[in-house]
Amino acid sequence: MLEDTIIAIATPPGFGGLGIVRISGGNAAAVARRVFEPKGRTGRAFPERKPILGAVRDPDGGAALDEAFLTYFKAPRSYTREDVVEISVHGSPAVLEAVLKLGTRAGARAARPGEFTLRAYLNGRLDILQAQAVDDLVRSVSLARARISSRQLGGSLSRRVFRLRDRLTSLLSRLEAGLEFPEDGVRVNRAAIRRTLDPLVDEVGRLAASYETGRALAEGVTLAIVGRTNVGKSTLFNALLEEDRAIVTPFPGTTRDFLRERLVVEGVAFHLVDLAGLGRPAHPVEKAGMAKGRKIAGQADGVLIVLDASRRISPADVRLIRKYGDKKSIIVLNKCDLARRIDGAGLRKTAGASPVVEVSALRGRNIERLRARLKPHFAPGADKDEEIILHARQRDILQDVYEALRRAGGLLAGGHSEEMAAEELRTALDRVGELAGEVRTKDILDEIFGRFCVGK
Ligand SMILES: Nc1nc2c(ncn2[C@@H]2O[C@H](COP(=O)(O)OP(=O)(O)O)[C@@H](O)[C@H]2O)c(=O)[nH]1
Ligand SMILES: [Mg+2]
Repeated sequence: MLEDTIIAIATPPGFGGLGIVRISGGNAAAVARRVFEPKGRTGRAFPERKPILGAVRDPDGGAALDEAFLTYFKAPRSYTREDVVEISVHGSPAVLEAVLKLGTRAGARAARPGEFTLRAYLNGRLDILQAQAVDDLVRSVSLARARISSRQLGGSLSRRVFRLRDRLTSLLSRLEAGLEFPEDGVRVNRAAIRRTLDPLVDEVGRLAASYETGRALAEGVTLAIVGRTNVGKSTLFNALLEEDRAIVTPFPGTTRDFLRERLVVEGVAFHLVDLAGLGRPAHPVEKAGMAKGRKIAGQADGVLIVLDASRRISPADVRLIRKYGDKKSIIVLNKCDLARRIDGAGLRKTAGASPVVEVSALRGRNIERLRARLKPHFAPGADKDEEIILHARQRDILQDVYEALRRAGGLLAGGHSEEMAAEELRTALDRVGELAGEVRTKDILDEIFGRFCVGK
């Protein structure tokens, strides 16, 4: 599979200023020489890593197809660690297709999706986590996600995973030494093992949990605005979006259905949903709207619970806070421009871990501060340089590792046999090996490389 030379159009389909065809393999330079005619330097070898001007031409005769630049990357200093040639022409699909056709006629084979990166991986240029990051980077639609992928391409996640594997391996050997040579008086120091194990458990748990943020960065965070009627939900919705999207009136029950709009805060997308008030409906239409609203709020990633600061807190407010208490939430105390009647201390007690932000949606007061809380609260880690997992597959493996390590810790703490704890560590190590790409199965390769775009 690695013997032949492959070729693909590396730029996206369609018209563009430039288009690039990439060739990789032992015959890359020979294939390139058949389709590319350097200007005024026929017969000489291509210089390394330096674009040269020329033309793309059918070797069997005919006029030049296009002016072109060619760059040659000699093995192993290339993306795939093989000889690579990139031919850059004007971005016409017709020209690019013609170059591709000439290249295949000259002996190259059309590459399959992901095949360049697969070669980079098989030749040891990238590990599996970095290869995955290439695909992520190419697909990232937000700068926040691109930054994470770029770091992972640089090996940040790989280093974490390899370090985890090394620490688990040494832990396991300490445990096994005591099991194999008990007659030599080697005793397992359970307390010492647990001192190493416990922080590992926490670290793996945190890494697995970071997937929530990874997913939020990919899909956006759905935030439902809940609260009784007339507390100012629609006004807040408009204020956060900086436009008059929702209708605001002094009459309760104005919003009868729901509105959904996108708000991007520092590279993270939030889908803001303005709901009908969750109070006592006065109208059948309102009732239907509320039922729908409850469903949406129930499925949202987080909620903004809006309260009216100019009124005393009602049992309905308390019920609302309790109801969404298990979700990530921020309590928004609205109408702070009016005389205050809400009991702050009582509220804080009810609010529990949810932060309370005081605003006036009508006057636009403190809206900026509320907006600044959204990212750290609902997508934690995205604003810091923390490692963030972007794939469910990686999260699932880390979750398994986490559980195995926790069981190992529990067995050691509970006075069970060390052999049982060692078995759990072995399970964890196997899974870590899978994550690091040391276990190479066709399924994993298909999953990772099969969804690539051609040319990557
Ligand atoms: N004084 C004051 N009035 C507000 C504020 N926010 C909303 N309102 C008013 O409260 C009423 C209900 O607002 P609305 O956004 O429709 O509430 P919703 O039913 O929760 O969506 C309207 O008359 C708004 O102008 C605020 O911060 N201060
Ligand atoms: Mg409303």
